[in-house]
Amino acid sequence: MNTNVSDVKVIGIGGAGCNCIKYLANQGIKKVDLIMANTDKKALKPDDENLNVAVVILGEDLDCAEGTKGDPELGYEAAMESYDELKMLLKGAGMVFIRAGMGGGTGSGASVVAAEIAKKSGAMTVALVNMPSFFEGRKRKDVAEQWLSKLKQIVDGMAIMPNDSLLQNQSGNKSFSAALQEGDHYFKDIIKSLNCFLQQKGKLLCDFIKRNDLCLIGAGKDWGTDGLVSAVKKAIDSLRTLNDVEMKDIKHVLAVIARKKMDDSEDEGVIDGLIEGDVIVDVVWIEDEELEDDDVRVVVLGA
Ligand SMILES: Nc1nc2c(ncn2[C@@H]2O[C@H](COP(=O)(O)OP(=O)(O)OP(=O)(O)O)[C@@H](O)[C@H]2O)c(=O)[nH]1
Ligand SMILES: [Mg+2]
Repeated sequence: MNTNVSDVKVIGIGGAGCNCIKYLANQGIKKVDLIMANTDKKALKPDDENLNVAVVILGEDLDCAEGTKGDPELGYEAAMESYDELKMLLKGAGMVFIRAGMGGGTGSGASVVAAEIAKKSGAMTVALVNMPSFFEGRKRKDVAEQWLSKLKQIVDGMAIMPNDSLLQNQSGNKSFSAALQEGDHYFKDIIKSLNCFLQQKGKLLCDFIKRNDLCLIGAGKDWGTDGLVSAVKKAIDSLRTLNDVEMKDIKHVLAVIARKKMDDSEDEGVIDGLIEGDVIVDVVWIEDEELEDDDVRVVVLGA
C-alpha cells in the first residue's frame, strides 16, 4: 500500500461535484489534488484550462455522454467501467474527499464506486454531499436517500448539506445557484481544516477515524474576541442539524480549531459546556496561514 497520510485528493463527481472542484480550483486551494469525474463530457470542461485539475470521463462506452438523466444504476455502471482510471488517480492518497450532489444519477451512483476504490487503496475516505431541495421532487429525494445510505456503509466520515438549509439561510434575493455556492464554501472550510490537521497532527486524526465506524462532520467560522465560542456553537449546530443527528447519539467529539497563529492564552476550557450531553470532547489546535489574523474556524467530528 503506497499511502501517504498527508497526500489529500478531492474528487468531484457529477454536475454538483465538478462545479465544486471548479470553485476550489478558482479559489486557489493549496496542497490538495483536484479531480473531476462525470458521465457528462460537456460539464467536464474546466473554466480555465490552466488550472491544475485531473479529469475522468465516466463510462465513455456507455450511452450517457450527456449524463445519466437521473439514473443512479447507470452512474454506478459508468464508474465501474472507468474503475482502473479512478483507481490510478486515487492511488497513494492518505485522505480522499468525495464531493457529489445526491439525487442525480452520476453523483449518487458513481460516488459509491469511488468510495470503494478509495477505501481499498487504504485512504481515509470522507464524503461531502448535498441533498436535493424539497422542490426537486420526491423521486430525487428517494434516490438521494437510498444512495446516501450505501455511501454511509463505506466511508469513514461524512458531511451533509441539505440544499433546503442553504436556501433558508440565504440573505436577500440570491439565486439558487448562489445559494448552492455557499455549500461549496462550507465544504471548502472542512477540506482546508482537515488538510491542515493531517499535515500538522495527522496521527491524531487517523486514530480518531480508526476508532469509529462513521464520523459526522460540521463546521463553523467566526472572528474577533468571542469568535471561538461562536464558531464552536455554529460547528456543533451544523454537525447536529445538517447531518440530522441527535447529540445523545454522539459519544465522542473531536474539535479542530484553526487560527492563523496558535494562541497560547486560549485554553481548552473555553468550550466546556458548549457541547451538551454525555460526550467526551477532545480539542486540537492547528494553524492555517491562509486565515485572517482574527479568524477562527472550527471543524467538529462526532461519532
Ligand atoms: N451544491 C450544489 N448542488 C448542485 C449543483 N448542481 C446540482 N446540484 C444538486 O445536486 C443534485 C444532483 O445534480 P447533479 O450533480 O447535476 O446530477 P449528476 O450527478 O450530474 O447526475 P446526472 O446528471 O443525473 O447523471 C441536484 O439534485 C441538485 O440538488 C451545484 O452546482 N452545487
Ligand atoms: Mg449531470
